[in-house]
Amino acid sequence: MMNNHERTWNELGLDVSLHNELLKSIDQTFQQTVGAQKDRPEAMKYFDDALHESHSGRVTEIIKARKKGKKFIGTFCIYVPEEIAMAADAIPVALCGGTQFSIPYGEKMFPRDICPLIKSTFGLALAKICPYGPIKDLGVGETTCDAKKKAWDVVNFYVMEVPQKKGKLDFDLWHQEVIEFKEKVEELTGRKVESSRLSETITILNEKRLALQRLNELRKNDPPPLSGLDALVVMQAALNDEPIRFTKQLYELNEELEERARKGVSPFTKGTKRIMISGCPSVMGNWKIHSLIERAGATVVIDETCTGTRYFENLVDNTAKDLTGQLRALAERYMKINCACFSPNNERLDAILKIVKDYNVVGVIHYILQYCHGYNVEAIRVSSMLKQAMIPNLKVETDYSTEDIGQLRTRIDAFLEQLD
Ligand code: BJ8
Repeated sequence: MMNNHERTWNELGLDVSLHNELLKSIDQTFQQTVGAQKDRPEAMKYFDDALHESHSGRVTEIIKARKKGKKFIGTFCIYVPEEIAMAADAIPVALCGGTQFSIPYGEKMFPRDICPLIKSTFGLALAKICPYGPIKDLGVGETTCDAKKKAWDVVNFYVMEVPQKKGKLDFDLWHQEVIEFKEKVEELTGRKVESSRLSETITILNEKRLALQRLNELRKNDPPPLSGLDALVVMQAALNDEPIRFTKQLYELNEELEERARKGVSPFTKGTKRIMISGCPSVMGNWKIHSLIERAGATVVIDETCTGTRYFENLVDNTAKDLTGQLRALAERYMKINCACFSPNNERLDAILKIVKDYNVVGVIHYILQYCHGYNVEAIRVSSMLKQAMIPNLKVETDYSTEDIGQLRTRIDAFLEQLD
């Protein structure tokens, strides 16, 4: 006998029993990492639930909204301007996969030697265990890395061209892409993006970013009032949840964290070694590296990733009075995301150094997903800059499997050992 969610998945054409196995596998990983932590803030419950609801309650919510005429857009990179999609009455949700479970299915079509994030994402769709695939009205890809940009052709997605340099010509190209994205979503939803509505959606997402900034400010405390693993859970929920509800819940968490910081309540003791993770994103299902670092006795105090600072650090200037000015402001804000697809990417190096100082970081771990050449090669420059600044750093290249856990643990332990 199927429960309500199983009935929904069945109606969407999913393989319900395989999908149940997927949820079991993700929950198992969650319990072994996030769930195994001590002294978690009470308000984290909402964000834990948001992750657990991402294939059930959140999907039902989107199905209901579609019945009322909204369109659902799947995205795979934080370069896609969500404000525009929302202003045209669409619901954008990031659909990147962070689970090992779906990788063998992804490898049936895609080469084995591409990044696990891509194989996991497409594996979910190929195995019929992603409830978002069947309800998606538009998939939006982008040209950030070779594997992703070629994958979009295979699945026939709309593609935004993210430039590879940061000059004027590149900005003009990106600005034009943003304008064309507006036209694309207008065509999809049949609704015009009005300046007044766009101003509202810019405010909604700026408030979400400000709340995330506040959360991360609190991580500057010694000891921080929450673990890096919990901060990651919040970020993963940010990529899936309805933004107004998410921000409201984050205000509550921030209040609790302020109280904890005042009283010195933390899962860590004062003086715990403060680590920054820098590089590739850790999307839902992937808690591997944070968990390893914190179990080894250090604390992750900041993430210089797209599930970290790159997602929330810049706001959109909402002072423009008309659509032309707003679209330009959006293009300017998004172009400040320092993805490793840019060459040169000096702004990322500057940002890393500033974050290291602001968060009193004693060691940096470059987190490289296997075969992500952009972040892997860029780590050479980042590493030499950190060396000059006398900040010890370690590069780990890994996938979503558990096979290398022992080896990673040994390397991380040795790295932490040498930190002051
Ligand atoms: S802006 S980091 S979210 S592309 S998929 S580049 S890990 S090989 S995710 Fe990203 Fe946008 Fe850039 Fe951020 Fe590497 Fe894998 Fe490519 Fe990846």
